[in-house]
Amino acid sequence: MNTQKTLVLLKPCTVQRALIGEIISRFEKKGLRVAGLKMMQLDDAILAEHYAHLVDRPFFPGLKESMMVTPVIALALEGVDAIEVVRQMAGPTNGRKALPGTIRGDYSMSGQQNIVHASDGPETAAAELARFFRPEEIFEWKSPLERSLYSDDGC
Ligand code: IDP
Ligand code: MG
Repeated sequence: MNTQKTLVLLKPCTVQRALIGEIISRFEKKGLRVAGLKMMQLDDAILAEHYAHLVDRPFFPGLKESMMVTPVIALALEGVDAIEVVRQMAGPTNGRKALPGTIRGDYSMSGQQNIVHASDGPETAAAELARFFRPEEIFEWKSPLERSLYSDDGC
């Protein structure tokens, strides 16, 4: 059973548009377990690290700025194949290209103001969870509904 944890950030556009509850609710309804949740004000240093793959892009200063407009909500979500499941739920980067039914497809008209960040693979998920959460901020609580979410072998 490939149980994974992944990092999601609800971006400042989501906080400002009062969509925090709605977006968290979509992940909960899907069956992902909320293992960690907090509000954080991001700064230059953490964003330079988080978006290191984009530092040379012309839009990087604007991206960084947009991520500091308000605090963000950081979520640690867990489930079988959670990293890919959450990326699929988020949809492609540009909200105008994302299909209806995805989070970006349903809530975003932008390639930057696109509601959520979601880790894109096992290595980035591990690094990003460690970047945004201390170990004691990730909780291993069990749901009595687990047997309604998965078969015994995790299928
Ligand atoms: P992802 O969030 O879908 O993984 P990345 O390529 O990792 O996409 O880019 C990180 C974030 O940078 C995007 O979510 C978006 O907010 C922003 N971004 C990506 N491409 C552009 C662009 O061309 N203009 C402005 N912002 C961009
Ligand atoms: Mg990315």
